[in-house]
Amino acid sequence: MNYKYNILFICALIISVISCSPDDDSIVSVPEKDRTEQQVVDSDTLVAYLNTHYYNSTEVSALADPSMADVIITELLEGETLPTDATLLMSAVETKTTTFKDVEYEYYILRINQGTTTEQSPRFCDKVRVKYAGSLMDGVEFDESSTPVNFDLVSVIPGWSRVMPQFNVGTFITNSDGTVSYDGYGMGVMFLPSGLGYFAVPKTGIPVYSNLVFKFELLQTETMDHDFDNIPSYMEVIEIDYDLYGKDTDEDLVVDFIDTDDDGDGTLTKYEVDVETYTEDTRAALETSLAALELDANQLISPIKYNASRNKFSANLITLVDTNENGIPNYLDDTEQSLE
Ligand SMILES: [Ca+2]
Ligand SMILES: [Ca+2]
Ligand SMILES: [Ca+2]
Ligand SMILES: [Ca+2]
Repeated sequence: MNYKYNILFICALIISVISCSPDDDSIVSVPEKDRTEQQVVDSDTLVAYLNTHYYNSTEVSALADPSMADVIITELLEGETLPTDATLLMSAVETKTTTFKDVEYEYYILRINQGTTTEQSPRFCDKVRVKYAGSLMDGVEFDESSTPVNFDLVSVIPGWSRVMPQFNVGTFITNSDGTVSYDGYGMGVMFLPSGLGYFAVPKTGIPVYSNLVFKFELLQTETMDHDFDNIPSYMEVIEIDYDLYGKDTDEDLVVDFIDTDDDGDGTLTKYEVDVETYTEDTRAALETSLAALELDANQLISPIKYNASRNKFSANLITLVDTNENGIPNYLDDTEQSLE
């Protein structure tokens, strides 16, 4: 009985599918914006933001150990005078430049605490343990973690891998009740152009081409060895250029930091370096033993690992052996053979 309507419905459906198709195609084929042009737009937006927002500087500087939640950013409305206990962000931030995908970017850091453990900063290819809160230019928060969370800096936005190495970690404290806390950690706020954020990739709560503001506390860091070949990743990348893909010793298109046989001689890198393992019952005891080692220029110590089943702490002393003394360690010298 609804035959006529069904036909009409099917016709309407066919027409709508046909008429929709060009639109769908056009959505798929929208080209990504030009990075250089977008950087100009983002830079203007960021500068305008920093000139119209302030933070509670007097209150924060009066605190012995401020946390990121203590830093409050407020918009300065038109005609409003800057409160006497506040500082305009533009007067407080550091302006930084970096190159990413051949585009020169400016980003900004509000440095509240440098972090007290001066000899320990993450490298751009390391793991960090942080608390953070991310928001958009309108102040809307899209993500946060007020409990510590780990990130590998190679898999987060480029802004993070540039900012985190400019801070130090704090001190890790195990309390008598077994809980842990952190003291004197690096803490600040970063203001990033979209090109150092997600750029054209839409994320939940983050429109494409959004500038990002992150408050953060840098609690801990750990040196990464992504391919477990006993060579830390920072030695297998071009650190100064934040370039993960700049080294491929054997030119097999697998870059060094994820290549387990870096010189392509058929012997795994981990067998071409000398490894001596140090083990102790406590972290403190191990740190004492490691500190007593006098390292040669071709030696390094791996991060301390905890083995839960054995309840032991251990670390490796790694020696980059150069058997034929040609200045190239065995693992990068395809004329050398395994130590075994
Ligand atoms: Ca490695
Ligand atoms: Ca390779
Ligand atoms: Ca490697
Ligand atoms: Ca090899």
